Amino acid sequence: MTDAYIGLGSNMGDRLGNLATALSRLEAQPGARIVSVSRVCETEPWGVTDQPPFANAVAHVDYRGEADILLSALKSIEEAMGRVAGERFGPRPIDLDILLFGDEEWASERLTIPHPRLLEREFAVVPLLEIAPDATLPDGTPVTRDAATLGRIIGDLGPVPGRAGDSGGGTGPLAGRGDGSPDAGDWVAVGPGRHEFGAGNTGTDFNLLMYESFLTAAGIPVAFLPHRPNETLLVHPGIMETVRMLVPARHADEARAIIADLDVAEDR
Ligand code: PH2
Ligand code: MG
Ligand code: MG
Repeated sequence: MTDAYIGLGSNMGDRLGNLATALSRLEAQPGARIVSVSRVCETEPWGVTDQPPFANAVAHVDYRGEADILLSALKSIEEAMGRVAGERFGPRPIDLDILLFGDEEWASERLTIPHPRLLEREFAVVPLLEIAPDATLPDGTPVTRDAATLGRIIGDLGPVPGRAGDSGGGTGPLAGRGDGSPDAGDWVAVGPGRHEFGAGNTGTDFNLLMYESFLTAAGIPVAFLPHRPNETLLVHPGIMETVRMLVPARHADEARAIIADLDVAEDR
């Protein structure tokens, strides 16, 4: 038996329904048992950016078989669900990737394990850490969010329909917010409105990250739209972007009070 972690993604049609369908088909494969499923995050499209946002999740599958057999099963599910060989990184009803397969490494033309871009991708690392907080690569490298700057999370879409109780209950940022929990509802923008940042205006993105650290310390989950302020503005100097910071609606008043206090402290 091998602990396999499968990344799921969808950005066409009924995204949550597609994730649910893929999981039931995966469960029907010989030798596959679903142990846990992360919550679904909505993420910025990575690779081809001119496409709809993705719904991404990670499933822990207990698999009795070889990795390349699992890969074939995943491909057949993708095809049965209408995936056509199209543009690389382009839109798709379902994408199923093997992220980790026990402590095995694979390097063939068809399959590379661990997934070669796992650590760069927020849409893979964050749901993985939610259900496997101590995940490591086969070489012992711990999986962390530190280098995961691509495919940023822009929202929480809740559990995969029909899988509300399946989360492993880890400590990731989307953890502990299953069905019926207070933070599963709407997120609202907080802060002094919009923060523009770009060339010559890098201070504001620092401010947002400072607010984030204080809000997180107060136990308030934080998300950003369209993405977390990051180094991209250094890579693309001169591009002005607008970023909004969001918190779950029930924390909005507390968050605004914390931000107001920080703004006052800065003016002094
Ligand atoms: N999958 C892709 C291309 N880009 N971006 C996000 N955010 N999530 C994905 O799953 C994804 C992507 C092709 O596999
Ligand atoms: Mg993929
Ligand atoms: Mg794939």
